[in-house]
Amino acid sequence: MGGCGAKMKIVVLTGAGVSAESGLGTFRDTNGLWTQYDLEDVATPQGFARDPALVHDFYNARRRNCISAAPNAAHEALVGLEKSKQHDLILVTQNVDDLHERAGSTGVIHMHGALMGALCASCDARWDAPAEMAADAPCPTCAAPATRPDIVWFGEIPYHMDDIMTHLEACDLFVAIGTSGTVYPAAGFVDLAGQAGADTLEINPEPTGGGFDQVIAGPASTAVPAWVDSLI
Ligand code: BJW
Repeated sequence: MGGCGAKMKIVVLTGAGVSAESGLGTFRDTNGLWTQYDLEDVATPQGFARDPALVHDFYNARRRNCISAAPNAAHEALVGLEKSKQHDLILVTQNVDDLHERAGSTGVIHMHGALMGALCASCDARWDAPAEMAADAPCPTCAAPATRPDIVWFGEIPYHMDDIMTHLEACDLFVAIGTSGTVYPAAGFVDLAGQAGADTLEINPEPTGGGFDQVIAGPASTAVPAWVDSLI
């Protein structure tokens, strides 16, 4: 995994922990979002059907937080890794914030959707999210009053799975940064990459014990830049 070898294909998977030091809450840590909200209410299609206004309030507030947050040194280090072109980097994120893009990463694969996107629950049209989204806002394509956040909720199929699987099968190194490894299918990526022959690395201040070959125990803002420095 050192800096002097051949060009590697690296798949990085990020979770809420990479944005924690930008002030965006994680889900399952102390004071995480799931200690304040019931995930069944705000992150399932059934919860949205029961109370769309509550779900929109939840995501409108998170969108406001995201807009006022800034990328941290971990997001920036991943841009440095991409720009160095010394390795092929595929960046997959479970996060719905846009901090990777605002740091300068390109081609980020958002498997759980995007806070800045709106989706029509009637015709599947997508458009840029307004600052405040409401369920009865008409879809710009079909006019149905069926606006929802473009977010993958529990029980829905994550986006770009075919592409992600292809990248996992072909990578030399899989790195999980700031994710608890509790939500599938992302939680299974380490095993899939390992079975395909990749080395696996976890970066997390509280390592998950998820079967990685190597672990760097530390916060993303210092551990990710140090890891990137070791590669380029
Ligand atoms: C730091 C740090 C710092 C702190 N630096 N690190 C039973 C068994 C197996 C599976 C299932 C099951 N029952 C149901 C399922 C499936 C279900 C699932 O996995 N449920 C589990 C709860 C068991 N999954 C689904 O339903 C998914 N769909 C699916 O499986 O479809 C079937 C299918 C798949 C593939 C192909 C075909 C079909 C959909 C999952 C949707 C997840 N959605 C959410 C919410 C929406 C997005 C949003 O609102 O933001 O996505 S849930 C939430 O969890 C969010 C996150 O993306 C996701 C992962 O959380 P993450 O990022 O790991 O955050 P935390 O808080 O858990 O962890 C933070 C970590 O950061 C910690 O480890 C800290 O230590 C660390 N950290 N500070 C670095 N400074």
